[in-house]
Amino acid sequence: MARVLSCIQPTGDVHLGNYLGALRNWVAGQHENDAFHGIVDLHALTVIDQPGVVGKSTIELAAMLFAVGLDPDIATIFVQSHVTEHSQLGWIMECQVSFGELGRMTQFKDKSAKREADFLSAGLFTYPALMAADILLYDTDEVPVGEDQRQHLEITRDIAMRFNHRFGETFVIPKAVMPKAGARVMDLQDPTSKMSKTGDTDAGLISMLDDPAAIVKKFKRAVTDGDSEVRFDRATKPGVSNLLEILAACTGETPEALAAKYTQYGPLKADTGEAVVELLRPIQARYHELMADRAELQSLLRKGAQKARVVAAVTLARAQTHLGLVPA
Ligand code: ATP
Ligand code: LTN
Repeated sequence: MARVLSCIQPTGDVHLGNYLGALRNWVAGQHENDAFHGIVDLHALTVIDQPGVVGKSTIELAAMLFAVGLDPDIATIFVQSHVTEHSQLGWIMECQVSFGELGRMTQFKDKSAKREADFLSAGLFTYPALMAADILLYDTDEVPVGEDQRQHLEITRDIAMRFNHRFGETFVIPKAVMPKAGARVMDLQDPTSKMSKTGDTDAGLISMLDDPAAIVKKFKRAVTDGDSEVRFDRATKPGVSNLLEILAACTGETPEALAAKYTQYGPLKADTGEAVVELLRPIQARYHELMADRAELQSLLRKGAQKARVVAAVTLARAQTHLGLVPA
């Protein structure tokens, strides 16, 4: 069974795009692989400067991960800061990567340019070293990542090979794998851009916690296309195709087959809204149950951290030994 690790930052609300594009695959994948999923709160600190914000998002994200069906008895779900080995190996990784390599990371270049006059933390620059630690600690075979994270995976591999070369075989060299094609969910108001936390409009975004009335309304107001033909064609009919793809993700049918069932936009919008309401109903119920029982949530996270630490501690000790640090 391959060891697969994928992590998510606790920044903002989880939306329908995150669920259909990523989290749903995690839930399916836990039965096929030895799955580890971290809520990487230390990474979120690189851009946060107010107390409590990361903690609140961490709890909410944890509740959402369990609510969508990640099973703490099957997969290992943990909070990064609960497993102190991440920080410890993170520092060691910082000493294995060069200033020049970090400076070439496109995510750093983009994010630092966007922050302009804002406080630019050194953590934003050294971020890839911590991410390398996240991955290498678990002897990870595969990391499902989208295009935007490929470069981070490459640098992780480079660091691991360099360490193994300098200090002897220590780390498993991880592979980036394309995540199983999940749905790509577009903004309901701007169907040529992906649905995103940082998108412009709230009306175009379905949060996992939106109430049924809001969901139905957002779908009713979804931007469609000039003519009135229902056809699945991403290029010329992005709005209608997005609705068809979302409905397909909810029902298990294909977007093409669904297109044949509709002649008008109105019923398609109404049915898609209803299907999403029904898809999210049990998830929301479970989410609210978990959020109302913090003790249970804490105990699930504690269990995850314990399972994670068993693996992480062995890898950290191996790295320290190979470095020749004096045992404590
Ligand atoms: P941001 O708005 O800050 O870019 P995001 O909403 O894109 O954030 P991420 O935290 O970058 O979300 O991504 C978490 C996971 O959700 C990733 O695996 C990503 O591929 C997936 N994902 C995000 N948005 C979509 C979308 N619209 N459709 C499908 N998958 C998505
Ligand atoms: N950089 C990733 C989040 C992340 C991650 C990881 C993903 C941190 N550590 C380890 C996979 C494996 C992001 O911004 N989406």
